[in-house]
Amino acid sequence: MNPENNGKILIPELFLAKGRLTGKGISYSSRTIASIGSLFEDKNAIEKIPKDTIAYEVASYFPDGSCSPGSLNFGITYMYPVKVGREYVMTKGHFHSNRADAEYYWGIEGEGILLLMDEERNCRAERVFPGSLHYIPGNLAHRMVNTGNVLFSFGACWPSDAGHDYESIEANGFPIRVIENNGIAELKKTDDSLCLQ
Ligand code: M6P
Ligand code: ZN
Repeated sequence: MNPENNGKILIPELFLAKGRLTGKGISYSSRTIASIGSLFEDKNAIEKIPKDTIAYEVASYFPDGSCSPGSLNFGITYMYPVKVGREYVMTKGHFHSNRADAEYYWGIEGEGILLLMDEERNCRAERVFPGSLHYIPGNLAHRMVNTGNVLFSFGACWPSDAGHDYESIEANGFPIRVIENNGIAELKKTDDSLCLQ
């Protein structure tokens, strides 16, 4: 027992009520569709979407604001139901700079697809829904896609010193796009890379 607390039971400073991360020290960030426009196939469709349309927002908790080894970051990402042409909105996606560092994702609200890719561009897709839990090994790039007509939110927990490596996927992206066909999400392979086991 911490003697300074004098035996008092403390109130927590972080909350995750109804899938919303709030409390002391939460950081917020967002990406517009325009800022991730290069990810999408249909360049004409991007021009038709207002420049300030938000693709997704992230509420994060970085303990001590640091990237200290041993610490864990925590985030909830809220993805809006935006489509660029027939392609569903997606996160930018990244490898971890420190390839040894893994991450957990879990579905909270709405529905989506998690794309995972290794350095050889072998790829696989997992369905994400409220209650689904996804272990992402350290060497796999990860991207989420909102395949529903409503807000899709998911949780994430990752080592604070993992780092985001966006550059490694900038040139070629993922070999799978998620496209709407008569209201159903379908995978479209864009090259002959293999299915990741
Ligand atoms: C999750 C975590 C974060 C990440 C965010 C958005 O909350 O993986 O580390 O930043 O999703 O994904 P991205 O950085 O690929 O845009
Ligand atoms: Zn990550």
